[in-house]
Amino acid sequence: MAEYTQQQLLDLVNTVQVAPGNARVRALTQRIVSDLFKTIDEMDVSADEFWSAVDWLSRLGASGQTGLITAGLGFDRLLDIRADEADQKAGRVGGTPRAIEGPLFVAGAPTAKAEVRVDEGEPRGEVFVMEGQVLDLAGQPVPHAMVDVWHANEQGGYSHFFPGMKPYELRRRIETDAQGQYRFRTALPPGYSIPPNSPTSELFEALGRHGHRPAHIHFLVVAPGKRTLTTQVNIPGDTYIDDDFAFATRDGLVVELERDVAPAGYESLGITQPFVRSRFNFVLQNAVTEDEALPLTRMERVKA
Ligand code: MBD
Ligand code: FE
Repeated sequence: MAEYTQQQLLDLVNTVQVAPGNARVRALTQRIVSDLFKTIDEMDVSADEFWSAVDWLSRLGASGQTGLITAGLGFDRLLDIRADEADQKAGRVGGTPRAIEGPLFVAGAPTAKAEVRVDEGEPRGEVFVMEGQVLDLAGQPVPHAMVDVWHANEQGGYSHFFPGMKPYELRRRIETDAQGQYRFRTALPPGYSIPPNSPTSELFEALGRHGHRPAHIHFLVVAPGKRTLTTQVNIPGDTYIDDDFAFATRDGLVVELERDVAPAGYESLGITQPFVRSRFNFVLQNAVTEDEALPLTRMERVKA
């Protein structure tokens, strides 16, 4: 038989096989293809609409912006909500809330002990120091934790993705000292906006949505025996703080800023004038399984 109804075609697509394949991939593909067949039928999708969507997907992939779309359509936050729900069920509560990694993490940033200038000695913007400790749930310091920090420059650009920036600019890994302390100097970052004239902005324009994120700084905190924490903090006062296109703002992750802090004690960071400071502790849960503490795949991954 080579004449099919929609349902017969779907059944065939979903069941044809010559080898076992991967059961999970088969099940997920079947579900997604079924949902799309249904969408096309119920929404009466035309061939032109279908092929322009396919063209958009091709351009999206070629542009390396798939991770912007997942964030902007809420999938990244969805995964966090689901992880929080699973933790709640398992009684794994407490510690600094997780927040989405986003698509702009790059593994392998230069390391420093206890403190570093993330801005590489080229201040552009308000001088900002963020400092604190990595602690466990009992409030004990976690020495030798690795605090991976990354954020945007004054134009909202991230190194490795934004033209003209140096490799690993505004990206560092700071190892906490014996008291679990870290601190870094940088320039207060502005918000982020999706690239104009891109596949991502095309979709957001068609949706009537903006593509702005409030000012934020990303962290990936790893320590022996501790559950890896991916999070970000928001800088208060941003127009988009409660209107993040990636839906990532969370209670407990908006830092407080202290302005006009005296420079004494911050000479090693090259500070001689009053500056802006924020104190923030990262509180880690204990790891239950080894892979929670040693996320080598995460650390080695480069996302585009
Ligand atoms: C970002 O800087 C970001 O953090 C996310 C989640 C998406 C796009 C840009
Ligand atoms: Fe970001």
